[in-house]
Amino acid sequence: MSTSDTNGDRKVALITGISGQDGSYLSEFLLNKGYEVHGIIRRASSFNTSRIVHLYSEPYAHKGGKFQLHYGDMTDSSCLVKIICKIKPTEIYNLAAQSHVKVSFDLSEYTAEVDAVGTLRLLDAIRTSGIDGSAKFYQASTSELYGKVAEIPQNEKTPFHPRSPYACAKLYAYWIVVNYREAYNMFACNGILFNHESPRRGETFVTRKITREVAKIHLGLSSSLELGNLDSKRDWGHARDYVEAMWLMLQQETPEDFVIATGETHSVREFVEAAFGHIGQEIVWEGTGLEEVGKEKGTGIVRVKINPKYFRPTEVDFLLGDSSKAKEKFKWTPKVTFVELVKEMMDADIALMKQNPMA
Ligand code: NDP
Ligand code: GDR
Repeated sequence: MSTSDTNGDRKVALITGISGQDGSYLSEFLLNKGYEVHGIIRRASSFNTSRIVHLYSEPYAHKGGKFQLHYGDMTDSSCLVKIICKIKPTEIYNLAAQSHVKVSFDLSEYTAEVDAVGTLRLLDAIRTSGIDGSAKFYQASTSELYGKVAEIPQNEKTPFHPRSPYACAKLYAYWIVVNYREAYNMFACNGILFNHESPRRGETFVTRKITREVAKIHLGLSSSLELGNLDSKRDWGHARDYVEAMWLMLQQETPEDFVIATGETHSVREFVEAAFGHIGQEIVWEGTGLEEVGKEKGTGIVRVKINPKYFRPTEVDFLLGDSSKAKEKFKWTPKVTFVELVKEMMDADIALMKQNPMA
């Protein structure tokens, strides 16, 4: 399939989930590459565009030159068809999702509607609008698909064993992308991305929760934080590095699926220690299970407590990705290390809390 024949020099991207962490970095990346960037945002009762507000010139009119927002929702097929027919994107990045694993146990049906059926709706909207022979499609797949891992490290051939309603919904999305690629010859790729973080990470994901709370402790605005499972291990990279990999996947000759990861794994406990290390505190652990606490070395003040409400009915204990295929095919490697990631997030949250202690 040749997309350059049909698209000429047009570079028009449509991003669902543009207001999220990845949507904001991807928008910046594509605008820098000269793309016209369109994004779908949901109607909300208060502003939900804080991560992208710097990108459009008329924030209240939602009108810009190369950056435009459209109201829509992954649960509404007709709006997806209308938007795609109107803008005729050459690349579509499906980042929209109810993306919180723990919340998906409470909102399981909604998570399936958005993350699974929403992906199907978008693929069908592309076909209905007649651009399926020319547009390229990126699906935000996830290392959560591996769940109860069958092998270490995980690569594109590792079997899946999802452990949450979120992961089950994303499993459907993964396979419907593969199916539409095979059935209709669509240029559709799954990026199986391992956890990636940044100062723009949602406040309820564990890394950002830790850096925000440790920043508050540093400034005397709080004394401790509560967490769930400290022993799960994640392969954490920086979101800015990972959005480049999304784009690179769509620049290949043939559509394929790729794992994107750092190849390094750390426990939540190690992340906590690194964050406190950044403010010059050493944490020592005492007790076991729900009685465990993290104390500040020297003073003995309790800084970390365990709260069972943050445990999940089924946990993903260990993730470690192998992205050698991406390295081989398009020379992608992560630039930001774990230590640099923690430092950037800590510095940003300290600055944020200094500016606005209520943030
Ligand atoms: P975020 O949670 O930061 O962003 C999710 C985006 O989806 C937001 O823009 C949100 O809008 C939007 N959204 C949610 N529900 C709907 C809906 N019904 N209709 C339209 N838009 C909706 O996620 P990230 O940026 O971190 O992740 C991007 C994608 O990558 C997600 O699909 C996620 O599941 C996946 N992923 C993320 C990884 C990570 O480590 N960050 C790793 C692997 C995969 P609003 O702002 O209004 O809430
Ligand atoms: P994850 O990210 O579930 O991997 O999904 P999250 O940061 O929520 O959890 C990581 C690990 O930390 C443990 N944990 C806690 N998690 C949260 N959120 N809050 C806590 O207080 C806490 N204490 C311990 C969790 O149990 C878990 O083991 C993210 C999302 O971005 C998904 O959308 C994406 O697909 C995957 O990463 C890859």
